[in-house]
Amino acid sequence: MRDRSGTTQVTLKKGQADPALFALLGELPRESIVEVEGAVHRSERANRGIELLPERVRLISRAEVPLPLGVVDKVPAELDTRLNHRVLDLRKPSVRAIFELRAALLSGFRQSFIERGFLEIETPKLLRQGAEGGATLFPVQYFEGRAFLAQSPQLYKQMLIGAGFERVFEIAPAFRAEPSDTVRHITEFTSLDAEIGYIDGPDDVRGALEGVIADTIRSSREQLLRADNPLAAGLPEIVVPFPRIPFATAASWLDRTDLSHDFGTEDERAIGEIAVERFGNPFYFLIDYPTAVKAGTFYAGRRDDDPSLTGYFDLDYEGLEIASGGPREHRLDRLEAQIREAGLDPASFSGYLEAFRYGMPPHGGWGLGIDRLVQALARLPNIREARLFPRDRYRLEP
Ligand code: AMO
Repeated sequence: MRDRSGTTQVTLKKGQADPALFALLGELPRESIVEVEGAVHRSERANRGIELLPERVRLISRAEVPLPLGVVDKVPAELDTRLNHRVLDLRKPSVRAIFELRAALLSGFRQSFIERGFLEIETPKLLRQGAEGGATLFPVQYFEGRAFLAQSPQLYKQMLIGAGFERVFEIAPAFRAEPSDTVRHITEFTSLDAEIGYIDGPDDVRGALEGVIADTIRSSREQLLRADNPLAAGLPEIVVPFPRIPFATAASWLDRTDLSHDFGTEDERAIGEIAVERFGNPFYFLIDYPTAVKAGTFYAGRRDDDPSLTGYFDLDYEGLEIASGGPREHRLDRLEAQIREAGLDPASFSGYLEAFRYGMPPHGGWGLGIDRLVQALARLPNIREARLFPRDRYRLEP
């Protein structure tokens, strides 16, 4: 018998138990819901050291046969089959453990942000304008017109710095029309965003990011250990500061001289192997992203001493990009110029740009993919396993 606390053995002893109970429990399909009353006895052989000798059994809900997916089967099912029958799949304690880890991380982040003086915000998810490039925008019919699902809270978290909030964070869904079918992309993910005003440079942003990650992983480990969650053991010891590897250095590891385009998945994996071996930390920053690589990221701040570089960084975990961010361009004239350089029209960002007209401090922040972090920490081959009901190009159900 299984419930959220675990599995308990129910033992019927031939000759001792009521024959009617034998008949009922003997024909009961697996995964049915029952209420059992009886005496609890010590048992050396049972998994919790106890067994339940039933006196009364009530069938609450009978499961249909056959089950489309075994819950206690040792043979692993294909991921597609598991996701098609996700409610049964989620009954597996090993799958539930992933969502306990996820919940511990979410509450750990919230707590860490609050302790650091950040205010939790909620920004609109129906937008007139995207911030992260036109290719991954989802259009939505919006009355007589058209809107888009938010790819990130980027423009709004910056506007709230203009509103004087100074330190904000948001944990919310983000939508990207990712056409490619990969193990690290989904169309609906949870983005953990932060924005900080009055920064002196990129290291203020990186320091806050590694700080909340350190707090969160430590508190999650304690919480999961107390709950006997097997994933607790896999959480890394956090050593801060995380190594900082310039983009150009990582490119040189791959013998790449052209610094005008971003690393692909295979590059990230190869860099991850070298970085982890060299620095012994699963987390590491790739810093000083070239301006050419971030050309579409019109809000990125460039370095005053070398405009060919931005202050942007990615945070990776063993070859998987978890977060990206950096200082923003807070000066209106330069921001408008960068919007034009990205091939966009400043006029269509008037609501955003207004926030820069009446006093905007230097600021920066990051976006972190919660699903990617869960995928990395639980060592899941596919990001879809990190979401209860994942969405991708081919999946809108269940
Ligand atoms: P970026 O586009 O790099 O930056 O996204 C930030 C993080 O979000 C996660 N992510 C995804 N996870 C799963 N599926 C996807 N399709 C997907 N797309 C992104 C990744 C990524 O590192 N506004 C900036 C952040 C900022 O500068 O503050 C942004 O959105 O983990």
